[in-house]
Amino acid sequence: MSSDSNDTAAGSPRLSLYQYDACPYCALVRMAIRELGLDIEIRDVLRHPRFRRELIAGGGSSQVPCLRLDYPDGRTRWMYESLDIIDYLRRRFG
Ligand SMILES: N[C@@H](CCC(=O)N[C@@H](CS)C(=O)NCC(=O)O)C(=O)O
Repeated sequence: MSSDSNDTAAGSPRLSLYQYDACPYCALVRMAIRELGLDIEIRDVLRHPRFRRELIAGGGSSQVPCLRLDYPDGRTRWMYESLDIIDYLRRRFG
């Protein structure tokens, strides 16, 4: 099932981005967020170890960037890979 049909079935998720400043892949995602004019909560995993713990516990890996999608029905999805995240954001908001 694609991310778009997931969204349609379960309602629009609230988004947050797990990342850190010096990561080049994170910078690409932040640039796309700026270009699209989105207001997405940025969670810095180096400045806030709690966010890193959340990422590993929820997503299964410490790799960043990771987009967290919290659906109205309580489900959470963790999207890794900068290009997949950018593609998702452009499809949904572009
Ligand atoms: N193919 C991935 C690469 C992401 C990546 O290599 N992230 C590095 C930081 S620049 C990372 O999180 N390394 C630590 C880890 O994997 O736990 C993407 O495009 O998002």
